[in-house]
Amino acid sequence: MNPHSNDVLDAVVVGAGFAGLYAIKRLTDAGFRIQAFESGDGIGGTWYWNRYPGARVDLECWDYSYSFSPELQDEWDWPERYPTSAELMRYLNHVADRFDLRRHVRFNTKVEAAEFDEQRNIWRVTTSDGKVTHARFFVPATGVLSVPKPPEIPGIGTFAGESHHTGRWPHHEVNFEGKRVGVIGTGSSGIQVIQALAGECRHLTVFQRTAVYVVPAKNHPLTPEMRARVRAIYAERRAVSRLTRFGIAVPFPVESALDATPQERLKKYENAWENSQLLGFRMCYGDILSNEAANETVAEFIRGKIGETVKDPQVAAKLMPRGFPFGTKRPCLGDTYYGVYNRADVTLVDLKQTPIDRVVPEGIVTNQGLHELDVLIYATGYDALTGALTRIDVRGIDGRTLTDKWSGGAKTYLGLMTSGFPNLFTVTGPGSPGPLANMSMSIEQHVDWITRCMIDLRKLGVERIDADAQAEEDWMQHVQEVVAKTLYLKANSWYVGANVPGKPHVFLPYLGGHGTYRKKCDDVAAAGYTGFLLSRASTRETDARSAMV
Ligand code: N01
Repeated sequence: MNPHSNDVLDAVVVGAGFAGLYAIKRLTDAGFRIQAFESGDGIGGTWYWNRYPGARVDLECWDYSYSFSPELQDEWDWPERYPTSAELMRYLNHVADRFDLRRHVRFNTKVEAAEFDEQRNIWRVTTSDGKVTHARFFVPATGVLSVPKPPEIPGIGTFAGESHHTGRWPHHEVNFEGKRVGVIGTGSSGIQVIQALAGECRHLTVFQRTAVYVVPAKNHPLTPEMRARVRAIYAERRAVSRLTRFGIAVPFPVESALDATPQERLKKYENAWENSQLLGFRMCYGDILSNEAANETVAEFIRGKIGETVKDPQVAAKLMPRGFPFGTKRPCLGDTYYGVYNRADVTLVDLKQTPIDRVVPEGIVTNQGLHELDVLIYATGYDALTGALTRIDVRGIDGRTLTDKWSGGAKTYLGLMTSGFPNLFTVTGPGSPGPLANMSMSIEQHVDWITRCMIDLRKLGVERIDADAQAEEDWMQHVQEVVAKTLYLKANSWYVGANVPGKPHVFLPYLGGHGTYRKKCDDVAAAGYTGFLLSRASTRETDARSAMV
């Protein structure tokens, strides 16, 4: 096959969620011929699968939405501060229709394999419908939290009732009325589903392995006046967000919590509790995430709130997070969470004291006996950051698989490319700020960079780009140096792959901040893609950089 023939597309995009849709938009606007594949039968990605009761995003709608179109921003009226999964689905479907993106997506089609053809510098992509698509670039926009991780508990398949993972929630209505429901897992998904189901079923039993910090969401409906206030300054707000650490329009403070008096701290923390958003407590002082004593002041404040809310002191004690610093596992949002445990129809099972022995047809057996259940919900998280990529049989130079390359921990240059896999771009991949910043803004920044890069390569006649192995080593070392200055390594979180048995423990997100990272990516591109190897068709190792700078 001639690599310049019409049979070879410019890019294959995988996924039709926030990232996939934006990649389709930008790449087709730039005149590239693309094909996108989506395993679901509709638009939405994460939100297509996460439709469990109570599912909603934990960033404000103003931040967790596309910024590329002022018209879109103006015409979409968010009904609540934190949109539900259903509202996000409506939004993403609107985006797909408004910008005519749907026609580029082949639904119900899973990408199973992608192999790089070194002679032609193209990817050969095999899909579940048995077809093969050839493209110059391969862009898996597969999300960082898209592969559910069921727990390893003996007997799981024997349960006689209905069971669902929050990340693969069925599209039919699940009836909880009169049912005894069990929830395993108390991360963001579990906290939401627990709040939604308490009082809606006969009895709710929560199986908690690790107590987490849950701060108030303060969700509320939005009035036309509130929307107008944001729209009046929206462009400015977005511009500021692009430069900040978390990709939202709140600058990171420099003051130490330890320099403040207890009264000053209390005032700040009460304010964060009352007017909170997800990052509120982390934004109180500059050293909450880097100094254990500073961090403990927040941790103790939240434990105090739990003690005030939960009437039974023994239950309250079980709900108080200990053993890892605040913020190093993602804190959760919930307006009614702790109050749920004051209900007679809710039971908390602390798995540290009474571990699960097995699942049986009637329910869950712990070392204290049987909990009879009709419905079992697994809110047990994801094979995060790498799971969706390594589940595709990706083969790069010399047929090496991505799974093999990442067997000791994922490595990328800037979270954009991994050396030995030319023309493969990751979106919010390992080594980028991804889940530690505003995800929708990170997606836009990545896709904008990839599009710019592909346009530059097209201009230069460059057919192949790969990450330089040394640049990649240096970047991953930098990622580790940055996290080593923080408290993040003191928690067993999905950020380090601790929730997946056998997965290498490597901290994968880049903690240097969204703004800093954006500048680094822009500088690399402006300097002619330093740290990348570019080659033209005829000359395998041409330095195309000289033509650009
Ligand atoms: O998953 P998690 P998640 N036996 O990994 C427990 C985003 N998100 O789906 O901590 C018993 O955080 C596990 O216990 P432990 C957000 O970024 C956002 O809730 O490992 N328990 C933990 O309690 C979030 O961080 C939103 O000890 C077991 C829970 O299951 C990310 O997705 C909503 C177990 C898993 O928590 C993931 O959140 C939802 C076992 N064998 C998700 N295995 C919003 O925007 C695991 N657990 C609000």
